[in-house]
Amino acid sequence: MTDPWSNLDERAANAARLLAVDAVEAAQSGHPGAAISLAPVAHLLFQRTMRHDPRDPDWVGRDRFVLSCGHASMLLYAQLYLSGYDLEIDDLAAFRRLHSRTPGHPERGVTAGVDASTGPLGQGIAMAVGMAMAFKHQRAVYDPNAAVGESPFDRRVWVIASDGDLQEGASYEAGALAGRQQLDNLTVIYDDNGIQIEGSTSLAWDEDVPARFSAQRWRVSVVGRADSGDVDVVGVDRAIAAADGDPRPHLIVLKSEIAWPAPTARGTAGAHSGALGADEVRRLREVTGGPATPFEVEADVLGYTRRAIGRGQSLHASWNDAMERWQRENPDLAEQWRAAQARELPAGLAAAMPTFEVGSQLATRDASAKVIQALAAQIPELMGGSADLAEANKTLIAASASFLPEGDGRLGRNIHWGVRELGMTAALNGMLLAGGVRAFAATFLVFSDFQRPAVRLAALMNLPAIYVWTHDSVAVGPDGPTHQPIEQLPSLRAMPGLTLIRPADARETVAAWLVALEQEGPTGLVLCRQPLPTLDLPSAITLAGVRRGAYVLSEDPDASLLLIATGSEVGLALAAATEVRAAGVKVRVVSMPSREIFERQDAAYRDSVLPPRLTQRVVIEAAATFGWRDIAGDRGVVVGIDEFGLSGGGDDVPRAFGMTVERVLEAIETVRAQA
Ligand SMILES: Cc1ncc(C[n+]2csc(CCOP(=O)(O)OP(=O)(O)O)c2C)c(N)n1
Ligand SMILES: [Mg+2]
Repeated sequence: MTDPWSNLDERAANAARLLAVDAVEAAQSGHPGAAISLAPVAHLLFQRTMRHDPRDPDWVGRDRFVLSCGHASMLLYAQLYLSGYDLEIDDLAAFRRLHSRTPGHPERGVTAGVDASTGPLGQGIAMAVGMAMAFKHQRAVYDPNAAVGESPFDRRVWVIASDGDLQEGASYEAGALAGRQQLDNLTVIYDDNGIQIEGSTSLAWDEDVPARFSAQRWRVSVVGRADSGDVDVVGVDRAIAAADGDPRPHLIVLKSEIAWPAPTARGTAGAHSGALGADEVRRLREVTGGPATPFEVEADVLGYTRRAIGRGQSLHASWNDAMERWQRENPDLAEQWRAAQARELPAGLAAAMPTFEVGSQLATRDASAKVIQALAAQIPELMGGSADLAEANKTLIAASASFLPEGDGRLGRNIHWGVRELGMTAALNGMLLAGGVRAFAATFLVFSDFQRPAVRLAALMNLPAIYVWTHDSVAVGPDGPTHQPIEQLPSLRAMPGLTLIRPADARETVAAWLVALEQEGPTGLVLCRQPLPTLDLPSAITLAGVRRGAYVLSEDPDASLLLIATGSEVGLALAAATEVRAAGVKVRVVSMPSREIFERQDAAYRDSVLPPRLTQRVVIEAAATFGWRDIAGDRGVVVGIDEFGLSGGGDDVPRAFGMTVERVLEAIETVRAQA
């Protein structure tokens, strides 16, 4: 610590404690416990440790802070107010109210200074790991030769986490990844208070946390409580300083007593959530020596904490100088960095994509592999990887190395996530929050269930994550029902803000990737393992069609029958159309790679693709039929699979479930008979 911990630091930490309890009292809900006991640590980070600029919360050169235990949101909001972010006392007084800037849990985009939406325990740490990875990669790409600590690309990630965070499996996955990746730019302060909602953590947990993180190759520091009973903030500061130069990520196990120094609430599970009550709050005011009026911060204390503004501006100004120098010395890289930050796509990207011959047989995952190579050549900030299925998902960027800490490995754009779907997907969110990268994560579609909590946060934060989900139906065959997705497609479609694209052939796969890169929010590319014929349509028409979610593939004048299919079942629809045409039936075939994108189109377009007068409709998708009635209409038939799959040949299993031309023809007969 440059300056000793002073009486003003003490009073400022106490002011933060009182702001937290006042907000919880005003809301009559919230989580005061950790916000009270950890206030000195948060004060240390915001006032002394972190490089941040309250007047420019989006400064790319800043350190990032993740409150993984998002329930302690007032811990963060109090610091944002005290250090001079765009947050007023009125905002704190409106804690948890509708449309306030102080929602129950931190939400990115709602409150200036909140770097990640947190609350789902375990995910905050995992996002922080992704942020730290992105920073390491960018440092290697853009400024490899600068001395440690001398580059504008040197950014650190700070986390406060709770027992619940470490009990969650996501933190286990992310912790192992961070250790392997030697993320020395990551520091997690773990609030070891021995309390969770149901009581003592020992009811559910007897883990040797330091041993666990040591085994995961972290530096571990244990900081005991100060004699007073308060958290030992000086010990934390020393532990941070002592870690300088250690190549490992750093876990600081901080012993604390929840809600200390609240006279009766401290040390109790009851202090975790809920208002403390007027009496306890009055007594807390007494022991902390704070002002008697709620939400009052003494002028000298506020003046002291608001020095964070000047400190931030000065850090920012010297960073600007360093950045300008770097830009002058590296004009090409500087342009690359600018474009990456702005999320610009190179001009003529579509023209640089691979082409595919009509009729050539290719699985969409294989087409995707070719697209990834072409994209990687055009978009240097594109990186990603699979949860140990890169060979099956076909996600390897052939021209690049593995992202690893050794040698030039930090330049690598292939991330080996390990078999850690949730950790991968949450870390992907962190990479995207860090900015300046385009990133994807891959696994089998059936295992999207393991990723779902982080996909949901990507959708909530509107992050442009790209998921490569291959092996998208029972056609995966012999691996059997555990590996055959059924309900995943409809269940993912139920998630607001997530876009799915399930291309029907290689050309639609090219379009799917281009459209995914154009999305502001997350996109899942749903790809098949089995070969499909490349359809006879000009690529430009395909791209225009995928951009609108659904389009007419083939059509007779005065069609009376409408066949709608997605992905690998478009071929079935076309084959059935050929059959019924021979019998004189006039038919329109629609490819619908993305229901979400289609639903965003105006009514005129939607009606032009699915004319309301065409009520004889058959929808075909090798997945649970849930949700398709909207498109099929009351008189339509949905051909799908509403039971778990079977182990068997890749052709036999779809046949066993009626994913056949014969079954589609039967469905056509049914809808025609009803007309
Ligand atoms: C994934 C997830 N599961 C459950 C919860 C609900 N929840 C919020 S805090 C908490 C545990 C509280 O204990 P701890 O993490 O030790 O926090 P402390 O009370 O010490 O602040 C739980 C179960 C959650 N927020 N996220
Ligand atoms: Mg706890």
